[in-house]
Amino acid sequence: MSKKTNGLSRREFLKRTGLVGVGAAALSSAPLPGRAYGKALAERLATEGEEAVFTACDMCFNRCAVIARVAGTGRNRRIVKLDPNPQCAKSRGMLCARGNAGIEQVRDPDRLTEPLLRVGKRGEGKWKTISWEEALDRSAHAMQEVGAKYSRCGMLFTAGADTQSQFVHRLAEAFGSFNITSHESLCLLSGNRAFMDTYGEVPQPDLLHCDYSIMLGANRFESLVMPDSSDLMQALRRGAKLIVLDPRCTKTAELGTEWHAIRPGTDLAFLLALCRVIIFEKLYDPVWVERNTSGLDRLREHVADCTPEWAEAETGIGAHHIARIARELAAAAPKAMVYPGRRSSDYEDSTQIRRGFAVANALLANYDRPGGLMSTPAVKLSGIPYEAPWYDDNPEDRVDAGKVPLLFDDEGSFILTRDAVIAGAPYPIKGWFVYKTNPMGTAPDRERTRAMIDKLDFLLTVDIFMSDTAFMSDIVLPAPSYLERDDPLFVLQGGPAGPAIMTRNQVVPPIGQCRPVFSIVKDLALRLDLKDAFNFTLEELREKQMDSFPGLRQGLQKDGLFEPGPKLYGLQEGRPFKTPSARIELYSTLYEQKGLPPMPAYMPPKPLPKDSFLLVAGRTACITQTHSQNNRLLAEFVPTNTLWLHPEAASRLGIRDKDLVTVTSAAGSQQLRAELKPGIRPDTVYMHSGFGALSSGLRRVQNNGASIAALLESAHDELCGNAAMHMTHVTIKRQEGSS
Ligand SMILES: Nc1nc2c(c(=O)[nH]1)N[C@H]1C(S)=C(S)[C@@H](COP(=O)(O)OP(=O)(O)OC[C@H]3O[C@@H](n4cnc5c(=O)[nH]c(N)nc54)[C@H](O)[C@@H]3O)O[C@H]1N2
Ligand SMILES: Nc1nc2c(c(=O)[nH]1)N[C@H]1C(S)=C(S)[C@@H](COP(=O)(O)OP(=O)(O)OC[C@H]3O[C@@H](n4cnc5c(=O)[nH]c(N)nc54)[C@H](O)[C@@H]3O)O[C@H]1N2
Ligand code: SF4
Ligand SMILES: [Mo]
Repeated sequence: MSKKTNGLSRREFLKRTGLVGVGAAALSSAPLPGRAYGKALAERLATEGEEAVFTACDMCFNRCAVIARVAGTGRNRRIVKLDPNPQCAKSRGMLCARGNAGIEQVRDPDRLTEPLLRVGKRGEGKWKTISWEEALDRSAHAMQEVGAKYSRCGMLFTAGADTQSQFVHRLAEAFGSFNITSHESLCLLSGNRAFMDTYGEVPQPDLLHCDYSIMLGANRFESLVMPDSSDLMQALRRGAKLIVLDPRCTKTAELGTEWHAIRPGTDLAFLLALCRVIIFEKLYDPVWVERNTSGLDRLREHVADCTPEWAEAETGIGAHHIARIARELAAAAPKAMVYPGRRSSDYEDSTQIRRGFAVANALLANYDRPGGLMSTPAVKLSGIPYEAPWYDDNPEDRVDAGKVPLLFDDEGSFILTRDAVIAGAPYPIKGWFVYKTNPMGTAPDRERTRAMIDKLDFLLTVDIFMSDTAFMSDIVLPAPSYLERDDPLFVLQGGPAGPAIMTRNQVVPPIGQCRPVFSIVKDLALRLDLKDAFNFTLEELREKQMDSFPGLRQGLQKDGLFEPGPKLYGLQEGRPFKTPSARIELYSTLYEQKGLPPMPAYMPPKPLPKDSFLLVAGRTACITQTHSQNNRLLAEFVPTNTLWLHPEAASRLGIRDKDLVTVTSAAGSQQLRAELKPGIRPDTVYMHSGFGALSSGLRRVQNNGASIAALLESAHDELCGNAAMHMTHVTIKRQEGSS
């Protein structure tokens, strides 16, 4: 490969050593641990014959900044090691275990290397290698057929978290389909909905400067979100308090100040009691709340009966603890927060639960201030505009429109779209383009996703591995991993570190015949007579983006990132909030207009039948969803999954540690080994995601452990259609002769 202009030669890097010091000094007001690491890294990089290339990790959505050390030339170029980029304030100069193990993405023997055509039945795993010409011709033809037979909206497009996903969306728009979904409606949309409707935006937490935080249903020391994970650790070191409410004793709970094993599904009861103490004991800043919020009187009425004693009966957390935590939280305000969390896809009333998070924060007067919830600074990159054609013969709207009152038009709901595909109504969807996401493994109720796929005439998946979704596809196209491709520039919001603009530069050439999705959609557009949508090269787009800010191009070349440095606090001062009342809406006028409960109303969780358990999902630091379990290095740490079960519950069922058990829900049945854990509630069970795969192309994961996706039942948030993943009850049985 030729030397990259945006890469960094060893000489340039050494020259820059001094600059690292300057950067650290300039930022001395904010203690950013990563920056001091620069010198040591530079010294290590001085090894003869190595080149350094700036890129960004893609082992999860955080996109931490990476410096790849590369040896050799041409096809023999190989990665020696991946190191964190010490200049990156968002990732704090950190690269986690998965980031380090990213090196395996390039050399995993299970990687897809050639376009494949299904020759057996769906899911049989019989494939024929075909040329790119044939793969693209067949795909374009299938899309055209679907469009002609069922309307252009008969094609569904689903793209995961990626900077190239924008090109899949562009193809969908050019093709004329409204039906675009992403991983987001399996992730955080109900939280986004709640904050959009309460604050008019989705704020970012400033944990670095926060003195007291309550974390409900979030696991920041295992489910890594940067910079929050690193900032929380820093804050704890300087004496900040962290209260964790989780039915499991996670690593975050272990490292926090207190852990309370909350009864699942009762977070809102806790939050309403918290608000009651703060309001009735007048622990809030009346001037700030008067100036910035609306509906305090209604909130006072709403929480009047929500005493800590009432909440104790719901949550299982002592009333004295609830009252004390409320007082301590209020005393630390405004450098205090109820951590807004990320994944909110837990219950059917998740939007209302998350409204509870939003409202409680408003009483702490922490918005737009250090140690609180930060307004998100706007940083925009130039793009290449495109006016999508309008097709008169299309249906009126998305296939999931009108099913819930507060659907995000641009994201929709995967669960409701899947229902519509299975029902064939309001109109048929018969084609599906999937890029870099694995709904067979990450959408609850795997059998239902399979039933959806059974309805299709055509399924195309672009992936780096034979994921379970690829395994069910008609055509599978091999993509380069993040280390083998250039990506467009992107903006990372770094909380108290401020935003940064970064990019991915190709580190090594792609293996096999892998092609980036940009090239795939461009070639399809050409065949579909839509070439105007992609009348540019990726390099031209990147060039255009580089001109968005003075100094951006130089920053990327010199440091691998550019910080536009806008103001971080006080952004909202003197400006109306983007809500109907122009204030933070404790009482939602929008919900009132729509006939929805304007106050977050508590819905007790559905009662647990005798001898059943609630199944909850979560994460561990060495696994990303379904995408890292085949990784050789990470599999050494987490080779399989187990069922976390409380010893009391286990002894009632006659189950011992490591016994093989069958777990059954209304969605399906799976087998795995039990792991007795005192740190989980006796009414709750847990397993890691991403095991028990169907695909024979994932040799470390197929038939290894259990698939949680096969057990979770299909349910959705009633307001915005986000998947509700903690609604599943299971029974557990020991397998005879299992030990
Ligand atoms: N290592 C790693 N890091 C990741 C990811 C990854 O796959 N691996 N994924 C990233 C992504 S996409 C996301 S969205 C974030 C998600 O990060 P988080 O938002 O932290 O979500 P989870 O890891 O699912 O943790 C949810 C926790 O809620 C607990 N819980 C379950 N039910 C309840 C309840 O009713 N009440 C309360 N209070 N707690 C409950 C579960 O036991 C679990 O520990 O992580 C990101 N970071
Ligand atoms: N049971 C359960 N289900 C969940 C969750 C949970 O905690 N438990 N979490 C939910 C959340 S928060 C989220 S965000 C979603 C995420 O859901 P998904 O978006 O489905 O996430 P992944 O499992 O990471 O799937 C990513 C896919 O992209 C592929 N891939 C990786 N890198 C590349 C690349 O460079 N190019 C291409 N083309 N493909 C690539 C991987 O092989 C994998 O098949 O899952 C949700 N579903
Ligand atoms: S948190 Fe880890 S896996 Fe995710 S982008 Fe950062 S280094 Fe990569
Ligand atoms: Mo997520």
